[in-house]
Amino acid sequence: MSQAFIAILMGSDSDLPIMKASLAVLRSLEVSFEVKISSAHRTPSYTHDYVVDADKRGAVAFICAAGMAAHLAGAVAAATTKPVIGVPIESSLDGLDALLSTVQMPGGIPVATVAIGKAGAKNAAYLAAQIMAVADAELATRIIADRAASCAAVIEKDQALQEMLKNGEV
Ligand code: RP5
Repeated sequence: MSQAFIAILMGSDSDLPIMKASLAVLRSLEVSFEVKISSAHRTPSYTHDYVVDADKRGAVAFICAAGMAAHLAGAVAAATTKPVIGVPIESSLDGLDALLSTVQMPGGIPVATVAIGKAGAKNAAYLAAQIMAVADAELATRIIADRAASCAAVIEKDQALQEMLKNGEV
């Protein structure tokens, strides 16, 4: 059987600065991934062919990032029954155009839509990893450890704040 991986698509290379947050999360969790620049509008056949091929090769879930009239996640969801996560990218109208284009899917063709921008890019990767972890106990353990580290980091920041308050530094 081929190795399980997460397939990431973005509509333009201009989405990459935001989507680097997804790559960083997947790398930190040791999750295999592929990344493609492919557009629902500019390269429709290229997008469709990649999704069908990636699906056959073992893609567990798809992350799709696009801005403006963001139809990439919907187009991908139409070509696969694997989970599709949409990341709305802010390039105009504060990203609201992309959010609504991504989230407002017709019944039967779901796209799990995350927040606009960098937080969404991060959460898309966590969500994809969590989907993969349902059938991968070692990955699930790494995700739990990551969550614990995040919790510890916030508590450490709070302790530093309490210390600064006590010393009259803030
Ligand atoms: C979308 O249009 C892309 O995902 C990008 O967010 C936006 C602008 O694309 P470029 O004109 O920068 O290539 O399809």
